Amino acid sequence: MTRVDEIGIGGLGASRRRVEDARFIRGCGNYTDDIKLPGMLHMEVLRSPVAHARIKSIDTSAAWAIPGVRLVLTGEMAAQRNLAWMPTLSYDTQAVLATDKVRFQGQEVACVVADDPYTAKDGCEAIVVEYEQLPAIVNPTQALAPDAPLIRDDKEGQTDNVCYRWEVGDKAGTDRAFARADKVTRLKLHYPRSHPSPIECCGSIANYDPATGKLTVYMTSQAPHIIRAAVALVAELPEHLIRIVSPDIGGGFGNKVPVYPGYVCSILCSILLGKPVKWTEDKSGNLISTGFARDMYFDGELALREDGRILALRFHADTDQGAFFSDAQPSKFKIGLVHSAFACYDIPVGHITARGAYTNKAPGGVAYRCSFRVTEAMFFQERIIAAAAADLGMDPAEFRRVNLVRDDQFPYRTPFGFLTDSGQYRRCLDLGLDAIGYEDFLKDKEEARLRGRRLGIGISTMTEPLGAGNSREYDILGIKMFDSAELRVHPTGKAILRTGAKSQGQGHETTWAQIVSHELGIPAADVVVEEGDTDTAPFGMGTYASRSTPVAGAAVSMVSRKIRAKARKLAAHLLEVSEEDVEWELGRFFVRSAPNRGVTIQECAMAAYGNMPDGLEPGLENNAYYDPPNLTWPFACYLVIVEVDPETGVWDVLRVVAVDDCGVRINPMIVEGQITGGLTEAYAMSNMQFMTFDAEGNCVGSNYLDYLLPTAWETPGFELHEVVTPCPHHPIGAKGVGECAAVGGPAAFVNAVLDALSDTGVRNIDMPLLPDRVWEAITTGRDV
Ligand code: MCN
Repeated sequence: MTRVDEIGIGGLGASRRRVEDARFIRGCGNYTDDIKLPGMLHMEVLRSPVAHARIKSIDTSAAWAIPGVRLVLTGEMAAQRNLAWMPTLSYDTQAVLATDKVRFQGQEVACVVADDPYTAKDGCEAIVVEYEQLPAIVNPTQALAPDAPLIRDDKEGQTDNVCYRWEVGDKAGTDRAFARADKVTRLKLHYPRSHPSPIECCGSIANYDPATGKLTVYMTSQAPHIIRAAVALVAELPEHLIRIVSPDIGGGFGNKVPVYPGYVCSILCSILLGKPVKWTEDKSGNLISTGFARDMYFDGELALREDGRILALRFHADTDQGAFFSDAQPSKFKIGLVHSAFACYDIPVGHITARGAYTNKAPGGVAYRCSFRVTEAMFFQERIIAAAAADLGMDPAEFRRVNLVRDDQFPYRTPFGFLTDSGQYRRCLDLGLDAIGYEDFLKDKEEARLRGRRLGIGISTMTEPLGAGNSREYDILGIKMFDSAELRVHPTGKAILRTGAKSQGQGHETTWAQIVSHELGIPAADVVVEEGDTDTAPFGMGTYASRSTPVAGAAVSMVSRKIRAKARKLAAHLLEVSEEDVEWELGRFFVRSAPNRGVTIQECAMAAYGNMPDGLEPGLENNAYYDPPNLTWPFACYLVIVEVDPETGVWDVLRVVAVDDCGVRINPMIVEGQITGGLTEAYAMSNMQFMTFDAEGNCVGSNYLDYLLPTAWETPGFELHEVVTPCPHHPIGAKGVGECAAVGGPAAFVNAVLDALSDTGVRNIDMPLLPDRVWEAITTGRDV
């Protein structure tokens, strides 16, 4: 593959500095809250202080009486506009504003619109809600108990707290394989609830113009076109009269995929008042009510042969969905892509069952740096793989080497029907082991143990399905999953590119320009990239599940190639030869038999507007929709060395080595940034970042004293390595990467701590591995 950057124009493979950073680090970003429209009013949401209660009455009279208050909206008023319930992007509906009952702490009960945000807050405080508190259910075990009170008594036909049941695989075949096993490893664990907590919270400015009937919504959305479809349903407005604009976004991490009541309320208030209405969520509102992820309980087994081969797998997962089922996920799968777990291992047969439980917690299961429950499943995978190696008395690296899919097995069909198409799994593992000095470490570990020091090493190897796409299998709200790009090359050879993706910090403005540069030879600096405005961007499904490179990035290549095809006609005209005699290299067409006779892409661009051959339309612009034939399957191997202090349970990370294969890297520096961010989250997940609820359903974590995020100070250094196995079906061979380290990383940290405790008989400590839990495990020899 030609690397256009050989001529220094910032093409494929260039570690080009992120162009968007120039405005971000100078404070010149344009976020939703920065936007001020003439006559704009401000909205504040009143949230329930309790997790479960019957609403006896809502008295809004004192709020209406406050000067400057323009509107006090309740669920009853929303119902009059057919807006009592809004679609989640999943199977459920969610109350926009609670009327009969509140079902989680932080649920939206009313909202107030006023001339300024402070008056709107005062208005909320003046609303008197009489609650009759009910017992709260805070975990699936309680919720799924036969005598548990019904949480969703608003749902017709709902007789228990089961949100969904789901099953996949070959049960009979799996049972037969287990009957033949020499050994069976069983592991139960919980992946705790957590929250992506982006710096910028959610927010919107809805601007309904009664004169034209047009609704413009500026909002923090990772998927503006999908939101437009949802808003069309919610607001009962025709889609062509709705414009969603996602300006700069201060981090998404999945938090900004779903539809939230705040968005819907600002839209309704703007329609009712005929004025722009701004809603800016505050930090505790964001932490208490939006974007919760994980909270999943696994109980599973691996059937093993004495020589280390895995014969079969089976597991059951219970997920805590919270009060409403608002997972953002391809609607074919009620539990997302949990069955993509174990895809990197050659396991002949498997069976998975799962249940979702309604509880009195905020809606959970939103895609937080994971594609649809993949993070939790991969964690379980790598934890039970480590436990199985220990049960067999086998080295965990060797156990993986025995079971990883071999290079000559691709394309490889997993027992659950996925087709993984490429990878060098053993090479990545071996590179990681070499880089960390595995054999030497094992000796050091034994010597250290003799001196009373507890060292441990953890490994995690994983592949995951990135690039939610292919219209045959996946859809959201009935809209199939593909993506798009539109490219306009101006007469001087400068260009503007728009896609249906939406960056929240991933650097698309930089990398998409690099793809254009690679395909057309236009310097990357001459390509401006725009995303996020449904009036101008082509239709697309947004950015999550690390789908942008696999799908929108591919569309960028495809549209560039269409432009190149037209430019070739222009070149032939300019060179006065037939098209067949024209060759292409590095931004230039030339005559095959006379390579010195050539024209640049910029000269072709000018010709498109000023010197067209007869019969060719003027202009040099086009669009492309890309429907990927398969997901992309990156691979990664993460290794972590820790030292555990047996006196206190405190553990320190001594080294982290990562080997990532995400195919061809468009911008290696950006890829490394993604891996560094993901590993930071993985580290945090393993020891500090978790959200708990007390027995009454109060969220313990609605501020940063209780909900801990890592800072640069405590984050360890990461040693990053690369392997490149091009994706066979992506036009430039790239695979997604944005989530890999966050998905695969946590198990490496936990496996390392458990390895340091290998002589204690402890098989599992649930995350977070806080010092007191580690200490308890050491001192009792029991799982915690
Ligand atoms: N890239 C590349 N070469 C590859 C793969 C990717 O150069 N082979 C580049 C891409 O061009 C893009 C970045 O790496 O600039 C991430 O690409 P990709 O893996 O396609 O992921 P997306 O752009 O679709 O981003 C989504 C992913 C997810 S799912 C979450 S959650 C997440 C993440 O990315 N949220 C983020 N990374 C984040 N990074 C920031 N700064 N902020 C977030 O909210």
